[in-house]
Amino acid sequence: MARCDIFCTVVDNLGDIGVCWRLARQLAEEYGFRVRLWVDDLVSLSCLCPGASVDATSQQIGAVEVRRWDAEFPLVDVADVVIEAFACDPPATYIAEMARRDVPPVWINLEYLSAEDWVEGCHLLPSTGSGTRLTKYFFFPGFTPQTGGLIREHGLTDARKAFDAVARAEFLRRLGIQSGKNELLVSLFCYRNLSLPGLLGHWSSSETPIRVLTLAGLPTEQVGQWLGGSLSPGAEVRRGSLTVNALPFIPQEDFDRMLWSCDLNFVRGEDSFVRAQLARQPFVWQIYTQTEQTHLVKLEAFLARFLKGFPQANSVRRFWDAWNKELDVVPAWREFAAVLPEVRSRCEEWANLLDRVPDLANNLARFVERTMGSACSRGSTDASGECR
Ligand code: TRH
Repeated sequence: MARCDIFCTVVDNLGDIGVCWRLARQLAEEYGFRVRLWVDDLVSLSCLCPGASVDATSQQIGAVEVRRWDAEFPLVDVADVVIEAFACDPPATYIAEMARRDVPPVWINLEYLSAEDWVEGCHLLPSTGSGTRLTKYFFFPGFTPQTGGLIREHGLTDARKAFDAVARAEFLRRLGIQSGKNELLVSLFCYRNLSLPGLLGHWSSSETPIRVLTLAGLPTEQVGQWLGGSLSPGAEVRRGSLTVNALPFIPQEDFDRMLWSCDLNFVRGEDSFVRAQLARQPFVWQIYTQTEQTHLVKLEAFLARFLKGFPQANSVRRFWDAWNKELDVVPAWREFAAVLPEVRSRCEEWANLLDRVPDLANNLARFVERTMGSACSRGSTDASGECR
């Protein structure tokens, strides 16, 4: 059984650990890797995984061993596969140990997701600049077979399709939400957004009743301020046609069910953005802002793929654009809301296309197998039988 160390630093928000936790579980549960996840912020992990201890140096959570990544790094055996998430730099002492092995581990830098074309050309490029005989490979997630793909667990699509009206009602009831038949059920997971107050105001006088589930953190804070106070988890507040339900932090598995349950999902960052696509429901993405507006290029690259050949593309593009540029979104919302049924069909088609691209853990496991195989045929196997 190959051993795999995943290194994760939580820069801000929950995306880094969100991606690493998902990947760690899948590699362990579906591909039989003995996974150790090193993370420098256990509090963030415990938001997604309520069973996690916030201070244990070492803990076993399901099939994954979680290790607290402290400044002083312990002396440990290096793994056969080392994944550093988002160029987070494993500790120098650990890298030195990697270089000492007869057959060096397969070292992967898991990059951020982008729909841009250049990703295909950079996926799996090796880098050997560290002054050691180690090679690091750049692994790019993406939307095409020439990239590393997206994290999509085995059985996810079937589970999603089996999630019917009864399962939905039961799930919402468990969250304490009683959604009326004619309501538009919307989830809100965004960064602070100047467009939001105007949109909430518009929704409060909408003809269609709208129920908004605000996710814990920034969305609940901003909506609470708009309501003139603060919202506690579990609170339900009504303003005209708009009902707001403030959700507590929900475990990552429930996050998926929440997306499956809503008619429209506002998502952000990377992980929720991917999960919204796999949820097969209409969604709106607020991209993580980067300097020099590079995020707008990434946003457009995604829209170009997602909306290719879609007759109502402009209605989607105008709303996403206004939302990301934090403009007055109300005119664009009217247009977008009018084409929601068509957008729903497009999302279904898009998810079907994604289902045909091999998933990220699968691509990663196959790459590791190939690379370990060729390393073994070049080098020697040691007493522990590193190469099988
Ligand atoms: O939290 P994010 O904004 O993370 C971002 C992005 O990943 C961005 O690319 C990165 O550079 C930046 O962090 C540092 O959004 P994201 O990626 O959607 O991650 C949120 C995770 O939190 C996702 O796994 C879903 C999970 N989540 C829950 O499981 N339950 C909850 O209640 C909430 C609020 C979030």
